[in-house]
Amino acid sequence: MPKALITGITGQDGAYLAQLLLDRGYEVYGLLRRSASAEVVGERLRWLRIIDHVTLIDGDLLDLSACIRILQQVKPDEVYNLAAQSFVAASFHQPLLTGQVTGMGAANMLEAVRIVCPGARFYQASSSEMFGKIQEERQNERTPFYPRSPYAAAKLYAHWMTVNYRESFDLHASSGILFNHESPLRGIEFVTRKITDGVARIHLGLARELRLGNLDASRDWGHARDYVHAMWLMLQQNKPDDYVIATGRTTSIRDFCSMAFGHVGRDWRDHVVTSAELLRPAEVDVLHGDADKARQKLGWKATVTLEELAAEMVEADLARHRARIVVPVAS
Ligand code: NDP
Ligand code: GDR
Repeated sequence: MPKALITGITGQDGAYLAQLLLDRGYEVYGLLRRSASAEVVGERLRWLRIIDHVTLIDGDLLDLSACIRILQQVKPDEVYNLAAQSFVAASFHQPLLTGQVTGMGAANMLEAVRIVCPGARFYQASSSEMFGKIQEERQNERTPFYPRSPYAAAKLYAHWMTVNYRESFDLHASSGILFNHESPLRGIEFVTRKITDGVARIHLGLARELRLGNLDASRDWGHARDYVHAMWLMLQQNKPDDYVIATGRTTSIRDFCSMAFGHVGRDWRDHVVTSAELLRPAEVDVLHGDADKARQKLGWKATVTLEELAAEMVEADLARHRARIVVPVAS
Protein backbone atom coordinates (compact mmCIF):
# COMPACT_ATOMS: atom_id res chain seq x y z
CA MET A 1 0.00 0.00 0.00
CA PRO A 2 1.60 3.34 -0.98
CA LYS A 3 1.69 5.99 1.76
CA ALA A 4 0.99 9.67 1.24
CA LEU A 5 1.39 12.62 3.61
CA ILE A 6 -0.74 15.70 2.96
CA THR A 7 -0.06 19.04 4.64
CA GLY A 8 -3.19 21.18 4.54
CA ILE A 9 -5.42 18.09 4.67
CA THR A 10 -8.21 20.04 6.42
CA GLY A 11 -8.44 22.55 3.55
CA GLN A 12 -10.49 22.29 0.35
CA ASP A 13 -7.83 20.57 -1.76
CA GLY A 14 -6.47 18.45 1.08
CA ALA A 15 -9.88 16.90 1.66
CA TYR A 16 -10.51 16.10 -2.03
CA LEU A 17 -6.96 14.82 -2.49
CA ALA A 18 -7.28 12.56 0.56
CA GLN A 19 -10.46 11.14 -0.94
CA LEU A 20 -8.78 10.54 -4.32
CA LEU A 21 -5.78 8.81 -2.69
CA LEU A 22 -7.99 6.61 -0.49
CA ASP A 23 -9.95 5.59 -3.58
CA ARG A 24 -6.65 4.58 -5.19
CA GLY A 25 -5.65 2.40 -2.25
CA TYR A 26 -3.22 4.73 -0.45
CA GLU A 27 -2.67 4.93 3.29
CA VAL A 28 -3.32 8.63 3.86
CA TYR A 29 -1.70 10.72 6.61
CA GLY A 30 -2.36 14.38 7.26
CA LEU A 31 -0.48 17.04 9.17
CA LEU A 32 -2.93 18.73 11.52
CA ARG A 33 -2.15 21.90 13.43
CA ARG A 34 -3.50 22.13 16.94
CA SER A 35 -6.73 24.09 17.27
CA ALA A 36 -8.91 24.98 20.23
CA SER A 37 -11.87 24.24 17.93
CA ALA A 38 -10.85 20.76 16.80
CA GLU A 39 -14.44 19.74 16.04
CA VAL A 40 -14.71 22.43 13.36
CA VAL A 41 -11.33 21.79 11.74
CA GLY A 42 -12.21 18.35 10.36
CA GLU A 43 -15.46 19.59 8.77
CA ARG A 44 -14.48 18.96 5.14
CA LEU A 45 -13.16 15.48 5.89
CA ARG A 46 -16.44 14.74 7.65
CA TRP A 47 -18.45 16.14 4.72
CA LEU A 48 -16.69 13.68 2.41
CA ARG A 49 -17.12 10.93 5.07
CA ILE A 50 -13.43 10.09 5.12
CA ILE A 51 -12.28 11.42 8.49
CA ASP A 52 -12.16 7.93 9.98
CA HIS A 53 -10.06 6.65 7.08
CA VAL A 54 -7.14 9.07 7.36
CA THR A 55 -4.51 9.34 10.10
CA LEU A 56 -4.02 12.86 11.41
CA ILE A 57 -0.72 13.71 13.07
CA ASP A 58 -0.20 16.89 15.05
CA GLY A 59 2.34 19.39 13.77
CA ASP A 60 2.79 22.77 12.16
CA LEU A 61 4.55 23.69 8.95
CA LEU A 62 6.41 26.41 10.83
CA ASP A 63 8.09 23.82 13.05
CA LEU A 64 10.87 22.03 11.15
CA SER A 65 11.35 19.55 13.99
CA ALA A 66 7.67 18.57 13.72
CA CYS A 67 7.99 18.12 9.93
CA ILE A 68 11.01 15.84 10.48
CA ARG A 69 9.26 13.85 13.23
CA ILE A 70 6.19 13.28 11.06
CA LEU A 71 8.20 12.14 8.03
CA GLN A 72 10.21 9.76 10.24
CA GLN A 73 6.96 8.36 11.61
CA VAL A 74 5.08 8.02 8.30
CA LYS A 75 7.91 7.22 5.85
CA PRO A 76 5.74 8.42 2.95
CA ASP A 77 6.15 7.58 -0.72
CA GLU A 78 4.50 10.86 -1.69
CA VAL A 79 4.32 14.22 0.10
CA TYR A 80 1.76 16.83 -0.99
CA ASN A 81 2.54 20.26 0.46
CA LEU A 82 -0.81 22.05 0.35
CA ALA A 83 -0.68 23.92 3.68
CA ALA A 84 -0.56 27.70 3.37
CA GLN A 85 -2.05 30.97 4.49
CA SER A 86 -3.95 30.91 1.21
CA PHE A 87 -6.20 33.99 1.31
CA VAL A 88 -4.65 36.73 -0.83
CA ALA A 89 -6.59 39.57 0.85
CA ALA A 90 -5.39 38.47 4.32
CA SER A 91 -1.80 38.41 3.12
CA PHE A 92 -1.83 42.23 2.88
CA HIS A 93 -2.76 42.39 6.58
CA GLN A 94 -0.47 39.55 7.68
CA PRO A 95 2.47 39.74 5.26
CA LEU A 96 5.07 38.29 7.61
CA LEU A 97 2.96 35.36 8.77
CA THR A 98 2.11 34.64 5.13
CA GLY A 99 5.79 34.70 4.24
CA GLN A 100 6.53 32.30 7.09
CA VAL A 101 3.79 29.77 6.40
CA THR A 102 3.35 29.98 2.62
CA GLY A 103 7.02 30.56 1.80
CA MET A 104 9.26 29.24 4.60
CA GLY A 105 6.80 26.46 5.41
CA ALA A 106 7.45 24.93 1.99
CA ALA A 107 11.19 25.25 2.57
CA ASN A 108 10.75 23.43 5.89
CA MET A 109 8.98 20.53 4.17
CA LEU A 110 11.56 20.36 1.37
CA GLU A 111 14.37 20.36 3.89
CA ALA A 112 12.64 17.70 6.01
CA VAL A 113 12.14 15.51 2.91
CA ARG A 114 15.79 15.96 1.90
CA ILE A 115 16.96 14.93 5.37
CA VAL A 116 14.50 12.11 6.16
CA CYS A 117 13.17 10.59 2.93
CA PRO A 118 14.94 11.96 -0.18
CA GLY A 119 13.39 9.19 -2.28
CA ALA A 120 9.83 10.41 -1.61
CA ARG A 121 8.02 12.30 -4.36
CA PHE A 122 7.13 15.89 -3.47
CA TYR A 123 4.31 18.13 -4.73
CA GLN A 124 4.30 21.90 -4.13
CA ALA A 125 1.02 23.80 -4.40
CA SER A 126 2.09 26.75 -6.53
CA SER A 127 -0.35 29.32 -7.83
CA SER A 128 -1.43 31.34 -10.85
CA GLU A 129 -1.21 34.34 -8.50
CA MET A 130 2.53 34.21 -9.23
CA PHE A 131 1.69 35.57 -12.73
CA GLY A 132 -0.02 38.55 -11.03
CA LYS A 133 0.28 41.49 -13.37
CA ILE A 134 0.25 39.28 -16.40
CA GLN A 135 3.10 39.46 -18.90
CA GLU A 136 1.33 37.40 -21.57
CA GLU A 137 -2.33 37.13 -22.50
CA ARG A 138 -2.39 33.37 -21.81
CA GLN A 139 -0.12 32.12 -19.04
CA ASN A 140 1.89 28.90 -19.29
CA GLU A 141 5.04 27.42 -17.72
CA ARG A 142 7.27 29.81 -19.68
CA THR A 143 5.40 33.02 -18.82
CA PRO A 144 7.43 35.40 -16.58
CA PHE A 145 6.09 35.93 -13.06
CA TYR A 146 5.02 39.28 -11.57
CA PRO A 147 3.59 38.72 -8.05
CA ARG A 148 1.14 41.36 -6.78
CA SER A 149 0.64 40.39 -3.12
CA PRO A 150 2.64 39.11 -0.14
CA TYR A 151 0.89 35.77 -0.78
CA ALA A 152 2.09 35.61 -4.37
CA ALA A 153 5.63 36.63 -3.39
CA ALA A 154 5.71 33.88 -0.76
CA LYS A 155 4.41 31.31 -3.28
CA LEU A 156 7.08 32.37 -5.74
CA TYR A 157 9.79 31.71 -3.14
CA ALA A 158 8.29 28.27 -2.44
CA HIS A 159 8.08 27.55 -6.18
CA TRP A 160 11.72 28.39 -6.82
CA MET A 161 12.81 26.43 -3.73
CA THR A 162 11.01 23.42 -5.18
CA VAL A 163 12.78 23.86 -8.53
CA ASN A 164 16.06 24.40 -6.69
CA TYR A 165 15.75 21.25 -4.55
CA ARG A 166 14.95 19.27 -7.70
CA GLU A 167 18.02 20.60 -9.48
CA SER A 168 20.41 20.64 -6.49
CA PHE A 169 19.49 17.48 -4.59
CA ASP A 170 17.79 15.44 -7.29
CA LEU A 171 14.50 15.34 -5.37
CA HIS A 172 11.45 14.18 -7.31
CA ALA A 173 9.86 17.58 -6.64
CA SER A 174 7.10 18.95 -8.87
CA SER A 175 5.35 22.28 -8.76
CA GLY A 176 1.74 22.56 -9.88
CA ILE A 177 0.92 26.10 -10.97
CA LEU A 178 -2.80 25.82 -10.39
CA PHE A 179 -5.33 28.42 -11.44
CA ASN A 180 -8.34 29.08 -9.18
CA HIS A 181 -10.36 26.03 -8.35
CA GLU A 182 -13.54 25.94 -6.37
CA SER A 183 -16.14 23.55 -4.98
CA PRO A 184 -18.81 23.30 -2.29
CA LEU A 185 -15.85 22.85 0.10
CA ARG A 186 -14.27 26.19 -0.84
CA GLY A 187 -13.61 28.51 2.12
CA ILE A 188 -16.44 31.01 2.60
CA GLU A 189 -14.06 34.00 2.27
CA PHE A 190 -13.20 33.27 -1.39
CA VAL A 191 -15.33 35.09 -3.92
CA THR A 192 -17.14 32.19 -5.63
CA ARG A 193 -18.24 30.60 -2.37
CA LYS A 194 -19.08 34.00 -0.89
CA ILE A 195 -21.35 34.53 -3.90
CA THR A 196 -23.01 31.09 -3.85
CA ASP A 197 -23.54 31.36 -0.09
CA GLY A 198 -25.01 34.85 -0.64
CA VAL A 199 -27.33 33.55 -3.36
CA ALA A 200 -28.59 30.82 -1.02
CA ARG A 201 -29.15 33.22 1.90
CA ILE A 202 -30.98 35.75 -0.28
CA HIS A 203 -33.09 33.10 -1.96
CA LEU A 204 -34.15 31.66 1.40
CA GLY A 205 -34.93 35.10 2.84
CA LEU A 206 -31.98 35.05 5.26
CA ALA A 207 -30.26 38.11 3.71
CA ARG A 208 -31.16 40.93 1.34
CA GLU A 209 -27.87 41.93 -0.21
CA LEU A 210 -24.39 40.67 -0.99
CA ARG A 211 -21.40 42.98 -0.52
CA LEU A 212 -18.48 42.46 -2.90
CA GLY A 213 -15.31 44.28 -4.01
CA ASN A 214 -13.94 44.44 -7.54
CA LEU A 215 -16.43 42.92 -9.99
CA ASP A 216 -14.22 43.55 -13.03
CA ALA A 217 -11.50 41.03 -12.15
CA SER A 218 -11.51 37.80 -14.18
CA ARG A 219 -10.39 34.35 -13.16
CA ASP A 220 -9.89 30.99 -14.84
CA TRP A 221 -12.02 28.82 -12.53
CA GLY A 222 -12.17 25.03 -12.44
CA HIS A 223 -13.44 22.34 -10.07
CA ALA A 224 -11.15 21.32 -7.19
CA ARG A 225 -11.84 17.63 -7.77
CA ASP A 226 -10.32 17.88 -11.27
CA TYR A 227 -7.33 19.80 -9.93
CA VAL A 228 -6.33 17.35 -7.19
CA HIS A 229 -6.33 14.67 -9.88
CA ALA A 230 -3.68 16.73 -11.71
CA MET A 231 -1.57 16.85 -8.51
CA TRP A 232 -1.60 13.08 -8.28
CA LEU A 233 -0.79 12.67 -11.99
CA MET A 234 2.29 14.90 -11.59
CA LEU A 235 3.74 12.57 -8.95
CA GLN A 236 3.13 9.48 -11.12
CA GLN A 237 5.51 10.75 -13.83
CA ASN A 238 9.03 9.33 -14.09
CA LYS A 239 10.48 12.83 -14.11
CA PRO A 240 9.47 15.72 -11.85
CA ASP A 241 8.43 18.92 -13.61
CA ASP A 242 6.26 22.06 -13.38
CA TYR A 243 2.78 22.20 -14.87
CA VAL A 244 0.13 24.87 -15.35
CA ILE A 245 -3.36 23.55 -14.55
CA ALA A 246 -6.26 25.63 -15.87
CA THR A 247 -9.47 25.38 -17.85
CA GLY A 248 -8.47 27.89 -20.55
CA ARG A 249 -11.63 29.97 -20.00
CA THR A 250 -11.70 33.24 -18.06
CA THR A 251 -14.82 34.83 -16.56
CA SER A 252 -15.39 38.06 -14.63
CA ILE A 253 -16.70 38.15 -11.06
CA ARG A 254 -19.71 40.02 -12.48
CA ASP A 255 -20.49 37.16 -14.89
CA PHE A 256 -20.06 34.59 -12.14
CA CYS A 257 -22.62 36.57 -10.09
CA SER A 258 -24.98 36.47 -13.04
CA MET A 259 -24.52 32.70 -13.37
CA ALA A 260 -25.01 31.95 -9.66
CA PHE A 261 -28.05 34.23 -9.14
CA GLY A 262 -29.43 33.01 -12.48
CA HIS A 263 -29.43 29.46 -11.11
CA VAL A 264 -32.24 30.43 -8.71
CA GLY A 265 -33.98 32.66 -11.26
CA ARG A 266 -32.76 35.96 -9.81
CA ASP A 267 -31.04 39.02 -11.28
CA TRP A 268 -27.72 39.67 -9.49
CA ARG A 269 -28.15 43.44 -10.02
CA ASP A 270 -31.06 43.42 -7.55
CA HIS A 271 -28.82 42.13 -4.75
CA VAL A 272 -25.11 42.83 -5.21
CA VAL A 273 -23.65 46.02 -3.77
CA THR A 274 -19.99 46.97 -4.03
CA SER A 275 -17.87 48.20 -1.20
CA ALA A 276 -14.53 50.02 -1.50
CA GLU A 277 -13.41 48.34 1.73
CA LEU A 278 -13.22 45.04 -0.15
CA LEU A 279 -10.81 46.30 -2.79
CA ARG A 280 -7.20 45.10 -2.51
CA PRO A 281 -4.14 47.38 -2.34
CA ALA A 282 -2.94 45.76 -5.58
CA GLU A 283 -5.20 43.67 -7.78
CA VAL A 284 -4.65 40.81 -10.19
CA ASP A 285 -6.98 41.94 -12.97
CA VAL A 286 -7.14 38.86 -15.13
CA LEU A 287 -5.81 35.31 -15.22
CA HIS A 288 -6.21 33.03 -18.22
CA GLY A 289 -4.30 29.77 -18.25
CA ASP A 290 -2.83 27.65 -20.99
CA ALA A 291 -2.62 24.04 -19.74
CA ASP A 292 -1.42 22.55 -23.00
CA LYS A 293 1.63 20.91 -21.42
CA ALA A 294 -0.52 19.16 -18.80
CA ARG A 295 -2.88 18.00 -21.53
CA GLN A 296 -0.06 16.56 -23.59
CA LYS A 297 2.19 15.10 -20.87
CA LEU A 298 -0.28 14.17 -18.13
CA GLY A 299 -3.34 13.56 -20.28
CA TRP A 300 -5.18 15.97 -17.95
CA LYS A 301 -8.09 18.20 -18.79
CA ALA A 302 -10.88 19.87 -16.85
CA THR A 303 -14.14 17.92 -16.89
CA VAL A 304 -16.51 20.35 -15.13
CA THR A 305 -17.83 23.53 -16.77
CA LEU A 306 -18.17 26.76 -14.81
CA GLU A 307 -21.95 26.59 -15.16
CA GLU A 308 -21.95 23.10 -13.61
CA LEU A 309 -19.59 24.24 -10.86
CA ALA A 310 -21.71 27.29 -9.99
CA ALA A 311 -24.88 25.17 -9.94
CA GLU A 312 -23.28 22.55 -7.65
CA MET A 313 -22.05 25.23 -5.25
CA VAL A 314 -25.39 27.07 -5.10
CA GLU A 315 -27.26 23.80 -4.51
CA ALA A 316 -24.85 22.82 -1.71
CA ASP A 317 -25.27 26.20 -0.01
CA LEU A 318 -29.05 26.05 -0.35
CA ALA A 319 -29.00 22.60 1.29
CA ARG A 320 -26.71 23.82 4.10
CA HIS A 321 -28.95 26.78 4.92
CA ARG A 322 -32.18 24.80 4.59
CA ALA A 323 -30.82 22.29 7.09
CA ARG A 324 -30.24 25.12 9.57
CA ILE A 325 -33.66 26.78 9.20
CA VAL A 326 -35.90 25.76 12.07
CA VAL A 327 -39.48 25.48 10.83
CA PRO A 328 -41.94 26.38 13.61
CA VAL A 329 -44.22 23.49 14.48
CA ALA A 330 -47.92 24.38 14.11
CA SER A 331 -49.75 24.10 17.45
P1 NDP B 1 -7.25 26.20 2.18
O1 NDP B 1 -7.07 27.59 2.68
O2 NDP B 1 -8.61 25.63 2.06
O3 NDP B 1 -6.39 25.20 3.12
C1 NDP B 1 -5.16 25.59 3.67
C2 NDP B 1 -4.68 24.48 4.58
O4 NDP B 1 -3.41 24.86 5.15
C3 NDP B 1 -5.61 24.17 5.77
O5 NDP B 1 -5.62 22.78 5.98
C4 NDP B 1 -4.88 24.86 6.94
O6 NDP B 1 -5.16 24.30 8.19
C5 NDP B 1 -3.44 24.58 6.55
N1 NDP B 1 -2.47 25.42 7.25
C6 NDP B 1 -2.44 26.78 7.31
N2 NDP B 1 -1.39 27.17 8.06
C7 NDP B 1 -0.76 26.04 8.49
C8 NDP B 1 0.36 25.80 9.30
N3 NDP B 1 1.08 26.80 9.83
N4 NDP B 1 0.73 24.52 9.54
C9 NDP B 1 0.03 23.50 9.01
N5 NDP B 1 -1.07 23.66 8.25
C10 NDP B 1 -1.46 24.93 7.98
O7 NDP B 1 -6.49 26.12 0.77
P2 NDP B 1 -6.87 25.29 -0.56
O8 NDP B 1 -7.21 23.91 -0.19
O9 NDP B 1 -7.80 26.10 -1.38
O10 NDP B 1 -5.47 25.32 -1.33
C11 NDP B 1 -4.48 24.33 -1.09
C12 NDP B 1 -3.12 24.90 -1.48
O11 NDP B 1 -3.12 25.23 -2.86
C13 NDP B 1 -2.72 26.18 -0.76
O12 NDP B 1 -1.32 26.15 -0.60
C14 NDP B 1 -3.12 27.29 -1.71
O13 NDP B 1 -2.33 28.43 -1.49
C15 NDP B 1 -2.79 26.61 -3.03
N6 NDP B 1 -3.56 27.05 -4.17
C16 NDP B 1 -4.94 27.04 -4.13
C17 NDP B 1 -5.67 27.37 -5.24
C18 NDP B 1 -7.16 27.39 -5.21
O14 NDP B 1 -7.76 27.96 -6.13
N7 NDP B 1 -7.81 26.75 -4.23
C19 NDP B 1 -5.00 27.73 -6.51
C20 NDP B 1 -3.57 27.67 -6.45
C21 NDP B 1 -2.88 27.34 -5.33
P3 NDP B 1 -6.42 24.81 9.11
O15 NDP B 1 -7.61 24.02 8.63
O16 NDP B 1 -5.96 24.44 10.47
O17 NDP B 1 -6.57 26.28 8.88
P1 GDR C 1 -7.83 34.80 -5.44
O1 GDR C 1 -9.30 34.36 -4.98
O2 GDR C 1 -7.40 36.06 -4.80
O3 GDR C 1 -7.83 34.74 -6.93
O4 GDR C 1 -6.94 33.63 -4.82
P2 GDR C 1 -10.53 35.18 -4.38
O5 GDR C 1 -11.71 34.34 -4.62
O6 GDR C 1 -10.26 35.63 -2.98
O7 GDR C 1 -10.58 36.51 -5.30
C1 GDR C 1 -10.81 36.44 -6.69
C2 GDR C 1 -11.09 37.82 -7.22
O8 GDR C 1 -12.38 38.25 -6.75
C3 GDR C 1 -12.28 39.61 -6.36
N1 GDR C 1 -13.33 39.93 -5.38
C4 GDR C 1 -13.46 39.40 -4.16
N2 GDR C 1 -12.74 38.45 -3.54
C5 GDR C 1 -13.12 38.07 -2.30
N3 GDR C 1 -12.44 37.10 -1.66
N4 GDR C 1 -14.18 38.65 -1.66
C6 GDR C 1 -14.94 39.63 -2.25
O9 GDR C 1 -15.89 40.14 -1.65
C7 GDR C 1 -14.56 40.01 -3.57
N5 GDR C 1 -15.07 40.89 -4.45
C8 GDR C 1 -14.33 40.83 -5.54
C9 GDR C 1 -10.88 39.72 -5.81
O10 GDR C 1 -10.48 41.10 -5.72
C10 GDR C 1 -10.11 38.90 -6.81
O11 GDR C 1 -9.78 39.67 -7.93
C11 GDR C 1 -7.35 32.28 -4.87
C12 GDR C 1 -6.79 31.57 -3.62
O12 GDR C 1 -7.31 30.27 -3.55
C13 GDR C 1 -5.29 31.49 -3.68
O13 GDR C 1 -4.80 30.69 -2.58
C14 GDR C 1 -4.89 30.85 -5.01
O14 GDR C 1 -3.48 30.78 -5.10
C15 GDR C 1 -5.46 31.64 -6.17
O15 GDR C 1 -6.88 31.65 -6.04
C16 GDR C 1 -5.13 31.00 -7.52
